[in-house]
Amino acid sequence: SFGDRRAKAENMFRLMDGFLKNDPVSLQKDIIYHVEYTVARSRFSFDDFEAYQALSHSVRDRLIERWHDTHHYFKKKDPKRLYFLSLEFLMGRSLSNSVINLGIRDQYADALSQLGFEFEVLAEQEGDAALGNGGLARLSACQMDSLATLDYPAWGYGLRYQYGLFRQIIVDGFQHEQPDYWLNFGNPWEIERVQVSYAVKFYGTVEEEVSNGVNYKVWIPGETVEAVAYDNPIPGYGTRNAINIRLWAAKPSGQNDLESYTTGDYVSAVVNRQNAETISNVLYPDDRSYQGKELRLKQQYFFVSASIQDIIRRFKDAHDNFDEFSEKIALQINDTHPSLAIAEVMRVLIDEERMGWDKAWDIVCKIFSFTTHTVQPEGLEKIPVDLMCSLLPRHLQIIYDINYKFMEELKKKFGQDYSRHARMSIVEEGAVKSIRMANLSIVCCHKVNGVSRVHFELLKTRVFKDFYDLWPQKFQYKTNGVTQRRWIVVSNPSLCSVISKWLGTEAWVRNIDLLTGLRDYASDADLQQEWRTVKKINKMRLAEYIETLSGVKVSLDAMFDVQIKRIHEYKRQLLNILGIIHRYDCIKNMNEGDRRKVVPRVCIIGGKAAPGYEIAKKIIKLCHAVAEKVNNDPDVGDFLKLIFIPDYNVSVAELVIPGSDLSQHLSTAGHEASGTGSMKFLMNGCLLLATADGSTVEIIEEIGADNMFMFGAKLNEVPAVRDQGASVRAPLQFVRVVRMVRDGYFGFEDYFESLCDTVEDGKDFYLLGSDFASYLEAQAAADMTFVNQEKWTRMSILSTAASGRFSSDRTIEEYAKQTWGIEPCKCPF
Ligand code: AZC
Repeated sequence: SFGDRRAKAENMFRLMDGFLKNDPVSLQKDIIYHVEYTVARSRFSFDDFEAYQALSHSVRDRLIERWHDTHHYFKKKDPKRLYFLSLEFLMGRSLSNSVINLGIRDQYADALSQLGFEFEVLAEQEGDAALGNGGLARLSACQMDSLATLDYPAWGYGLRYQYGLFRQIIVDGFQHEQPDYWLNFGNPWEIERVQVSYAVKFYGTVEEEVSNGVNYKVWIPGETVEAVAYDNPIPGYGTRNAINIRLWAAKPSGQNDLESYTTGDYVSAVVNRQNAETISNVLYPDDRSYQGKELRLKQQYFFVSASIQDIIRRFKDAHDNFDEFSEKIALQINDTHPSLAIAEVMRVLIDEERMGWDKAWDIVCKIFSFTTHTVQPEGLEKIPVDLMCSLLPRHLQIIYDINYKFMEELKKKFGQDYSRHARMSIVEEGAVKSIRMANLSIVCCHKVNGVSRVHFELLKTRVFKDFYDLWPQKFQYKTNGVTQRRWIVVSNPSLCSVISKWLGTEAWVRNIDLLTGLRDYASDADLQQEWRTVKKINKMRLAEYIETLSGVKVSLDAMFDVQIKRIHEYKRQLLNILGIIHRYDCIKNMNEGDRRKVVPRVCIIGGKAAPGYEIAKKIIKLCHAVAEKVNNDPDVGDFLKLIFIPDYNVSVAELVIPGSDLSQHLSTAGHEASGTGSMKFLMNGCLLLATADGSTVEIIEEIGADNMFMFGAKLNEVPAVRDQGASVRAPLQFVRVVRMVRDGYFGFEDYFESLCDTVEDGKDFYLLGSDFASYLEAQAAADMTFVNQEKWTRMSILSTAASGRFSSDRTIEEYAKQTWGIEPCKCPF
């Protein structure tokens, strides 16, 4: 009975001696306990890594307490829950973030110092969890932090890749990829749930079954794989709530075929089963195109099927029928990667729960919402019908049925406008017949979100124009945001204290709008002094890192100018490098007197190229070739240095962003859906040099165009400039720097030829040539301003002060109210 269970629970709690305590002595005891019993090292001898392991296990224990309580509370209250489905989460490190959100960072630092360890040093031992490519994946991580902090009843679902995003190694200036076997040394932040596992089916055939005079479809699978849950607690800040990201790993199915084997057959049967594990092995490293690979589709369905089974199981635990399903569940699909979930929910409801089509369809249309993260039509996923037919035969039928009904609706609305039907159809005819996952998502979701206002405009007028004409009310946007917990509190502790001191409160960590209070002191000489000291400390850290990486000593008086993000032609790292060549060329041709007026720069570039993306790889090589020349030229000295930071990832960003003065966001207008790196720089008081693209347009509105350096063709100008093609000649300076590369000034002229070709007149799709003059002007304006440190610091303070709108807390509030319809559910302390 309930009373018995409660008495039992209370007795257990007494035996546990209540919740874990957070005073320094208890923390020390816990750490030592984990050294001895979890890590199994002798307490007389353990190194920093082992101390990190023990430390993180003791933090994990505290996370688990809150996580249990939160889930117990959610279960009791049974609120509407959000399930956030994403194939990628770019979490980075967990230790510092966890202790800060749990509010016990200082206690741990004390406890450790009494044991003779330094918290920071141990935190550096942790590797990154890199289960994602770039912007989309890091956004999911920021949003999970906000969901937890704002007490929303949410769960994340994803895949537990054994190999995260590849490590980038640079050999002779060329990128090489190495597998990231991140689980090698164990992962204290996850909880393996062997008892939570589901069978996931693939291949096979669809048969009919008649029951009570009704025809049902039955899917007889050809292969079954087991999905095992790994839970990753996500603590909120300033709350007891800790939510969960459940990641699925593939394991060979335990179900036996009960066959009798010969020895050889038995061994190969076991080995074949083992192959099942490969499904969740590796993250696809390409964030720009989809290749219609079977393994990728398997990954998508594997994660979707396990998640939907889990969600339905949890719902059924609390409900006898499906009447309340759509009032209790919101399913968010992060880009189209999880969109098979739509067909899967239909399948489960119709084939397994034996619900009628109309009722099932009504539920599906109410629970699903979708966010797209791209503007490029070629970035939209398409799945070849043949592939779908063999791997997921029943889902293909369901998608055809959905499409049939949708086409009927179109006919009613638009008559025989066949070209419109063809454009909007979920099924694309053509050489390779395929399923358009974006169209499927739009047809079935009640909301389609863009990630910035500009993105929304592009969706309405270009990418999804036909759909917008049909269902304008479905389309919305939620401008992206990033979490100030990780991007200020964890990564920039010195700035964090200065902000709290001047605002007289730490409340901005939860209520970021308070940052605007800094505006009042933007010209205050004392704040300015403290602000510059913080920047200096962070630049020192970064300079040390650069020196260990590359051996290059950089001057702290130089402007640290940074561009870190995935390498893409549209992000125009090439424009940056050509600008650096121009700067170098100018310095070389100056007389002594003019040289003294040069504002010294340290240009920092970092980012990974997708392994198959040739041009992006050439950009990396060019960066190294130019650096080699510039950094070793005695004429140039401290006036200019170029550093490529290898293996850019979340923890590198945490080091680089606080230490930079200027950051560059150079995408050709109309190509970056939002961009979130800029927001992290903004929060850290780095000035932006940027085009009016993606969320930058909204950033300008917050901080004013005077407080940043804008350049380049505007969104509405781009098509005309592009059409003029070869007739608009690039400026002479541009022609000159491209020629230097072509002529082998930096070596490797044959290798760089095709790269140079991409920016020739008439072929320069991303408009590097026509934007070059305006880019150089913006750079010159940045130099001029940097000389005036008072003005620069003021702009820097105003940047932080205006960054509040770009917190993921704001984004999540908007999603909660306008898309998901969920309410906070705060677990009592
Ligand atoms: C990115 C967009 O390129 C970027 O502009 C946006 O800020 C970010 O998503 C978050 O919305 N897109 C991706 O990362 N896309 C993929 C497929 O990885």
